[in-house]
Amino acid sequence: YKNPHYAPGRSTMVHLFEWKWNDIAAECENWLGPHGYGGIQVSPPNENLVIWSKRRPWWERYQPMSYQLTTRSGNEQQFASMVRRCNNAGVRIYVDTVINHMTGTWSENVGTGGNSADFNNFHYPAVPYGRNDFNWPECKIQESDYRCCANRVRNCQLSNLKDLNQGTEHVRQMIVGFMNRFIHMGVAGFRIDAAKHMWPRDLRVIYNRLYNLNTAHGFPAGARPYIFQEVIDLGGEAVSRDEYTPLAAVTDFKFGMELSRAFGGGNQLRYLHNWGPQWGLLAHSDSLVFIDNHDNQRSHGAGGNILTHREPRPYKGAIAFMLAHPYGEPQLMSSFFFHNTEAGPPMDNSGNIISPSFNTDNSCGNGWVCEHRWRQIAQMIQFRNVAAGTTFNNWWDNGSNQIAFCRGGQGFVAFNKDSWDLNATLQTCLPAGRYCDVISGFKRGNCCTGKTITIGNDGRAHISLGANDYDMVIAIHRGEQS
Ligand code: ARE
Ligand code: CA
Repeated sequence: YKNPHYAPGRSTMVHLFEWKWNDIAAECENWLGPHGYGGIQVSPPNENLVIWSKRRPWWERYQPMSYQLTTRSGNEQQFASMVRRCNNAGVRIYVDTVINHMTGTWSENVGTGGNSADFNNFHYPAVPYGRNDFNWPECKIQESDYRCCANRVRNCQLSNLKDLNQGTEHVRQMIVGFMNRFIHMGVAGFRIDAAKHMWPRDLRVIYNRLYNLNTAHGFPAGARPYIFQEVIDLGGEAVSRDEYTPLAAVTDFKFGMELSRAFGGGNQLRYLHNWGPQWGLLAHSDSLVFIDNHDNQRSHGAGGNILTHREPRPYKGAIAFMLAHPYGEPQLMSSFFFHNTEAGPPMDNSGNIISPSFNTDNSCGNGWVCEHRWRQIAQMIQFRNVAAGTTFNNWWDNGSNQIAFCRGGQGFVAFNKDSWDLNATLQTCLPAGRYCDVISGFKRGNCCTGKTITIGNDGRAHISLGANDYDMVIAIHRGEQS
């Protein structure tokens, strides 16, 4: 369950938060496929409660009404066609799976598929679920429970949402059936929402009943779905990430917190020389890593001082480090602009999501940020693909915030977060030649629109990266030699 099963030569998934299925299919063909992306995490595809009283917040999608595949992102047929088109473009789909709970506290009670439920009687006819499928008696998770009481974290309600009992056979069957439908349609795996709030022993039963990935969509015979479990573990809690790593991969929230601190200014870059498990991060093969996610970019979830698209310079620095460094299975966030933390995606007056538009410089319009289309980010995807499987070597630092490292004869990066210029001749691991920096520009024919870096026969190169340069990174790799 720890192999994302990316198509050959690809890596890195992007969370296309609140995108519509048809738009994702086109994005696979027009951008993600051609730029070497490995996969996409999509928003929950199953019916959710419609919450007009809060102007259709983004978080209504975490309140399941049923397992019918009708949401603001599209219907089942559109979902299936997206998976097919993306797999054809070499890009995998991972489903955000909300199986800890059902909706149940709101005054409104109609879902995106037109179904409703009788919350007081725990009756969800469109699944169907009834009273015996939920943890009882009802209790609500308090902030203090996270420290003391694993039982309460698992069996009480997260945000007052009706808590399913995954220990019962009926609930297991409904969940397994739900997930297997996606595998049949060709998805490559799942994000398990709120995994911390479910018992590992129950999750194990569920995972083991999943189908192998669909060979008709290009997966090898016998391949198991990639599963990454959302467990927020910054230490000191009753529930630990170590209970989940024996099952499948786990989201590592320390990763983005520490890199945000380093690139945001709270810590020096030189300390990153031993980045990885020595920083308290998960073992490499267990970890799904990211700088920000849809929760903490708006102070939900673990929250707190996370770099996002709103601080582009250090954010691009942190992302370049994540993608250049071999540690972890990386995920990018692709956002919509928001002024308040509850606001939903760009929508019209009827609540329909408005598709992104695309500008001539490849950026998005209509309220979408599209970090995955930023040149400095998209070109680092190629860097990671070219450097895949190589070693981490030739670390250099100046004793504060200028650092550089090389990737096994394939790529080299340098960063400058100091307030003075970096001007140094550094040892790389690349063959002699002229390379085009993929951060400041791109290669067009034989010409480089950004900085050109020349590596001598001794593997050394003069690197200059001004304190006031537009970006704090230089990155070169074998795929962009001139
Ligand atoms: C909304 C309203 C609530 C209301 C509820 C029910 O905000 O006021 O009671 O609806 O009507 C998202 C939003 C929630 C939203 C929910 C349902 O973030 O605000 O509630 O959708 O619409 C914990 C969990 C972790 C969870 C975070 C948010 O452990 O699993 O809280 N993250 C996932 C998703 C979220 C989603 C849900 C789960 C629910 O990524 O987007 O919620 O499906 C410490 C602990 C953490 C804890 C954190 C915050 O750091 O270590 O474990 O995270 O505190 O409490
Ligand atoms: Ca639970």
